[in-house]
Amino acid sequence: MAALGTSGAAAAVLRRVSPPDPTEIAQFERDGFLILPDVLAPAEIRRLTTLAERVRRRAGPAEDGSVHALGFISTAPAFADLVDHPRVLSVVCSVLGWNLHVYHCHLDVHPPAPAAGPPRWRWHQDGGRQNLEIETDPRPRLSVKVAWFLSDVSRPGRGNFQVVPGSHRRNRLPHRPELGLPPPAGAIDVLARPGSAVVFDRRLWHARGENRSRRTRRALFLAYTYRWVRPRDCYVESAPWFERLSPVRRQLLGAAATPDGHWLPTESDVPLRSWMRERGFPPESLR
Ligand SMILES: O=C(O)CCC(=O)C(=O)O
Repeated sequence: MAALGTSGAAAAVLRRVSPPDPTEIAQFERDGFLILPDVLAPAEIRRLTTLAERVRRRAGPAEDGSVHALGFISTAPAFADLVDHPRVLSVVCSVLGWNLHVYHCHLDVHPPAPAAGPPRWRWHQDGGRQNLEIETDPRPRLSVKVAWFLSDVSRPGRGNFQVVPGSHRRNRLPHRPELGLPPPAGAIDVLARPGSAVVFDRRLWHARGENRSRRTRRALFLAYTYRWVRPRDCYVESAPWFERLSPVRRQLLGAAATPDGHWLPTESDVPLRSWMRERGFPPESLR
């Protein structure tokens, strides 16, 4: 992967990544999501697609051929490359800061759905009980998720990620069940070429559309949150693959260097802070 490995050339690429353009962050704040086109090169997409197929076969697909594989990062080093992909991580850090980890990830494969099947209501905000047990309106952001598309969803009807732009500040989505299951007002299909990443606020009302195409949709999802939020996926830190990770990746996959490091981090708990400092993030984002 061009910008992902640990070679000298890759390290040089890493160093060149600077904070995202403020207009990108303003767009994210306004819409609740941001499309980063063509982040992965074709060879990277092919490699990740092969690995995703391996995960699908091992996981054992459901009756409709689909797979929803949780915690897939540990199954291949190339997946861990996505965790700190500089183009995407710089957007995530601009939104949430440096005290982060990936609390949850899933790999999804969705073959074409039967044309006759009824549409299903899948609209939701992420966060489970966070949406019931925190009393503010709007709810706090707490996490952002990144959808990496390995297949071509640049046209509607291909099992696209669907969103209601700007809905991240609304605790409720108006829904009139008497109308059947139409999409909510303002809903759109997100169109993305293979290798694109879509960063979204967990509060954005979103869903997966039906895949009425002839192509299988493959996508990888990584959700980032503050390190004081308990992870859903837990990795064995003494496992050889984990020990081989860079300090930033270890932080992002849940490690702390000190016993209290998830709550009162020292510099050694959060190498991501130096990562941001070295790349010229503004002082207010480093506090
Ligand atoms: O698969 C999709 O497009 C939607 C994924 C989703 O709803 C989620 O990750 O929470």
